[in-house]
Amino acid sequence: MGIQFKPEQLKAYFVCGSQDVHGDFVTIVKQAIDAGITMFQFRDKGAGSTLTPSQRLVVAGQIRKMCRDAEVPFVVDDDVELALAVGADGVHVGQSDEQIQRVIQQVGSKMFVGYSCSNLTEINRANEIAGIAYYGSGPIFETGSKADADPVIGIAGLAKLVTAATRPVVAIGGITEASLTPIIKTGAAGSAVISMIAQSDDLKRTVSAMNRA
Ligand code: TZP
Ligand code: MG
Repeated sequence: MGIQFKPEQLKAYFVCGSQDVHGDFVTIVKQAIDAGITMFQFRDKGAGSTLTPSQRLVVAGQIRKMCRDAEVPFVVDDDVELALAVGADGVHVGQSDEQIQRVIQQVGSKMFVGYSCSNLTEINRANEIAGIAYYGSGPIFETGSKADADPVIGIAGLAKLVTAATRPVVAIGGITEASLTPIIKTGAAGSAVISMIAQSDDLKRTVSAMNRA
């Protein structure tokens, strides 16, 4: 049993993989943890990843340990095998990733499950599935971090999804410091970001802004 899911952990959610960083991946995650992120998602995928599968396992294990020491929930994106291998606290599943029902069965009570839902149809369907902890919804704005991103939903689109959702919603996609407060005003539990943290010139300021919003 890892860390139990709590909605407030979605407030300052850092999503990252080797493809998203210029410097050393593990160092940047350590700095983000020290700056106060409330959840971390290991999302190492795509043509830009610099890790082989065996390196990915090692690096995921290192970050997993850093998160445990800091009591920051550690989530693995779209790879149940890796999540189980490193004893993750959670696993995150997209609509076109591993099948949500299967994943829920596979992880049982060992970890919580997050699910990407980017429109009302997906939210309404997900509301009927037992065993999901939270929804990730977006992209809110244009993003340069995901090649196959769904259409932009904007703040108004997010507000509609939050209203329909029976679970906490974390917003994702193109989020900057200026959009943190409008996002929280929709009733979303927090923001999940890649570039805002991975490319921040002041991690303390950036992560504090997420926690304050
Ligand atoms: N899913 C929807 S948008 C996105 C993901 C993983 C990328 C978010 O990255 P950024 O840099 O915060 O826009
Ligand atoms: Mg995915």
